[in-house]
Amino acid sequence: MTTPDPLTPVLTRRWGLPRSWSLETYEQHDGYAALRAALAAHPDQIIQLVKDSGLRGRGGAGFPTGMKWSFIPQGPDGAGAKPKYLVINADEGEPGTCKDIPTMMADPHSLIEGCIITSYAIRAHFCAIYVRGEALHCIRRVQGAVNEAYAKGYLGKNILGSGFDLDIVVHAGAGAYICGEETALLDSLEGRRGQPRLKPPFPATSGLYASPTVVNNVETIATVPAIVAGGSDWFRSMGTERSPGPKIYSISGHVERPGQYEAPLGVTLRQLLEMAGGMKDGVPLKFWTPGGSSTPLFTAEHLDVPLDFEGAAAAGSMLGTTAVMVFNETVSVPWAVMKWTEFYKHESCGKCTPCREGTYWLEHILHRMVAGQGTPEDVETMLDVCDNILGRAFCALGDGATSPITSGIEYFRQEFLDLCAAQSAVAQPEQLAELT
Ligand code: L3W
Repeated sequence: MTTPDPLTPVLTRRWGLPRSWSLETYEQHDGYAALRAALAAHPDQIIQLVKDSGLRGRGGAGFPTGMKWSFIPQGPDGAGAKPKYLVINADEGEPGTCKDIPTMMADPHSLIEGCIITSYAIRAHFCAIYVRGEALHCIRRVQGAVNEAYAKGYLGKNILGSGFDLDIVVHAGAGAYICGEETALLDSLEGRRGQPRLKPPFPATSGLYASPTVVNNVETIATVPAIVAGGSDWFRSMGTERSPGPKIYSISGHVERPGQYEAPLGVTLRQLLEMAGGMKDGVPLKFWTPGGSSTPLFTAEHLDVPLDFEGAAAAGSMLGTTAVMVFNETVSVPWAVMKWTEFYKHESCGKCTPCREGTYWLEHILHRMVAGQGTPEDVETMLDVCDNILGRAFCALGDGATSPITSGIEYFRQEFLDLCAAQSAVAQPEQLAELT
């Protein structure tokens, strides 16, 4: 099979330019031309364009973006009307996911231009970019770009003489995975401990300070200027009918050239592996995640699954954040599952019992098993605990925590049982040091 035409890269096209993050470079390569076009159109036309494009959220769930925007109640901006807000989820924390921080580092103005166009469309005058706290370099980069945009009249009062006003605040999170959940993020932004809220009401109805709020992922909003510039038909010429457009796949693990690869939605792992130079040292593939550790594992049987929202789901997983973590045959599945479970246990916010208690017990069982002290009953107990988390936790974090365990056992049950029978600890392969 040949590598798919990498198109003309859309989202990553400026990444290799000298000082790609600067306003000067951005403007030299069509930067802010889409904003001028958008400001000349009616806000509703922009919402309709994004609906027509079929853009779906790039943060994991794939919710239709234009539809989400259209939930924001519209009406006169006058006294008594609730303000509308745009909040960017830049809290990239899903294990394996590294597309939003690279986007903000290499091309922060694409995000800022997308924020201005989106705010104009939904009639918001305040936008917050909530950046993961550990990514200090990224916070500085985005803040620098926001400052440049203010200085050049792209932000602030009367943007480009259009009469439209917008302020953007860059907000640093504090390093909690739960704050990537949109309602926990809003609580954190309001100055409270980040814990998920009940949904509904969805943020579109009652979000930041109980006002209508669009929460969108970085990649989603960084895609908007390209849609405004290229049109919905052009956008739909990439990807699949129900999952149109380009996507950044972050590939890590046992491949020759890990990194970010842009491809149309629907690309397969076989094709992505070709782009990434194949398996490292030619050691065969054993298992992989299509969209981060919260998405059920795939195996070598799934090399030709189309990696779009429908294709991944039809094969029993999820597209998630398109964080493709690749593991070769030297890796113990129980060991990898244990490492992910340690993460979920550590990051569980503790608000709901199934997730708080469940991840604690799952971690204990896996530690015992990987230390060579497991029993075959432990495998069934883990499935039972997962069954008591799935669909019963307060937010998607709990469900996500069960994915590596249930799918790991589905495809590699015998390996778990053999480990229990052998009663010897898993020796962590040396190669894994570089993956942890
Ligand atoms: C208005 C309705 N709005 C849904 C909105 C909702 C949200 C979006 C998607 O989880 C997934 C999760 C992770 N009226 C609405 C509505 N909305 N119905 O649509 O909502 P939902 O509930 O389907 O998903 P979610 O809670 O946003 C996201 C998976 O992504 N994931 C990602 C993890 C990434 C990180 C990170 O890097 N920080 O945590 C990986 O798989 O497991 O399934 O905006 O308001 N009727």
